[in-house]
Amino acid sequence: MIKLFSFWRSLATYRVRIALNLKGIAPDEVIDVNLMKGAQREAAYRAVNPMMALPALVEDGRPALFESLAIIEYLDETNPDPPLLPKDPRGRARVRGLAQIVACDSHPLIVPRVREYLEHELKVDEGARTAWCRHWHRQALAALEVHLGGAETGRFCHGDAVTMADICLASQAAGAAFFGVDMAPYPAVARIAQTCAQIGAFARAHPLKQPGAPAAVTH
Ligand SMILES: N[C@@H](CCC(=O)N[C@@H](CS)C(=O)NCC(=O)O)C(=O)O
Repeated sequence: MIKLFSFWRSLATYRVRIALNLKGIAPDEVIDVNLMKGAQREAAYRAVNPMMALPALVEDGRPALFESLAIIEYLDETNPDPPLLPKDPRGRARVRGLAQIVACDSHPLIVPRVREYLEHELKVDEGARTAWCRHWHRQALAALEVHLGGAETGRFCHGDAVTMADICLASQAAGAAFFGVDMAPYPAVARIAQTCAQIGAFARAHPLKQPGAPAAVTH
């Protein structure tokens, strides 16, 4: 019995949805936590994940698993086919590094709690908040682009098989689109994002394909 706490717009949940789809696992229940209404801060969800962030994954009534990369690695260890990490330690380090550029260095700077703090506590106006988000997106995209220029990159971020790095790259590309970031300076990232988008497991997991999602997002 698997429950996924989710919201259409959540990029971290998008990452876990892709992994679940790749592993052929369909959650028995998807519980909507409306990030735009602050439902992540309500007591009911705080009891699931005290960090007040999505996603969380609950199996068989046990305490929730949290943090998208930890959940993805757990799914990979418990359902090894298809593998989401390379077999060799160097390859695993590279894939985890690429994934962490997205999930640890960039994404945390543009989440609702940060944008809301900028708005309400620091009184940063909407234009400057958008510039902030675009800046941190571009920093990650530029770093990914350099890494993806090497020989270890293939059809996907690491060789010719999908890994956790591609899952994270897809979430970075979706977020960049939400904030109107031009992808032209990042052709390797854009190419891999487009390749991933052709795969059903990625396409079905996309934020704009989830219940409650609008047709498009502008920020
Ligand atoms: N590092 C976490 C990020 C979790 C996170 O910040 N999720 C966002 C949605 S993508 C969230 O729920 N934010 C709530 C908030 O910022 O108030 C992960 O990868 O799971």
